[in-house]
Amino acid sequence: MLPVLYSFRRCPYAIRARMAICYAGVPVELREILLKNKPPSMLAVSPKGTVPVLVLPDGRVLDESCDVMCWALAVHDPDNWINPAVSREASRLIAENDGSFKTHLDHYKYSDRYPEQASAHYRAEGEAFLQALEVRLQQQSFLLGHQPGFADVAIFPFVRQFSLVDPDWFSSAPYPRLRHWLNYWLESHLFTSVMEKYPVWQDGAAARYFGCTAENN
Ligand SMILES: N[C@@H](CCC(=O)N[C@@H](CS)C(=O)NCC(=O)O)C(=O)O
Repeated sequence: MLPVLYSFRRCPYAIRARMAICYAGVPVELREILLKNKPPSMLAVSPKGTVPVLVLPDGRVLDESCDVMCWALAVHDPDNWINPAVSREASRLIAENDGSFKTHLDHYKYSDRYPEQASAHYRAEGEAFLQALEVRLQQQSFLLGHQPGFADVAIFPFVRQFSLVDPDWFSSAPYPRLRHWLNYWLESHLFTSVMEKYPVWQDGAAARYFGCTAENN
């Protein structure tokens, strides 16, 4: 029996989890869900109702995306994405991404739901994080060094979402190193592999498998 991953294709948390699973080369059963119609079997194991959720054959349930990433990398981490020398810094950066940056991103993306301020206001709030990433990427090719790592993969799907709110603005914004870094990930086989489309799974549907071999990376 394989681990089961409940996922939603466009969700940035699910994207980071699928990228880590793909990179590690661990096969899982992928269950593509709709957020507006979550399968009862998923809610039974994780009542909080967020994706990703990974259910392991021994019954353990991982329903935080970074825990899913850590689980996959504990199985196989061929290029040392986990680097103990920078793990505290990685956690701090990811916490900022998942915290204040994600809030600003949501306000910017759905600014019609937050009419108190103009969309440019929310964008400017999010830009503080982009600026900090740009400074890092002026010194090195990746967020915490010269090689890709855990923080790059964890943060990239959120920067992608930010860039897609207004692609014209992003393409001329003062973040050339960030654009270069974003393009590296967008063009990676790893990302394109995990964005393959799966039909929506419902309780009782046949299993669909997800997994990447070394050539995919
Ligand atoms: N802290 C969670 C957050 C996951 C999350 O919020 N996922 C969103 C989709 S991107 C979700 O499932 N939201 C529930 C909903 O929209 O009903 C994690 O890292 O896995």
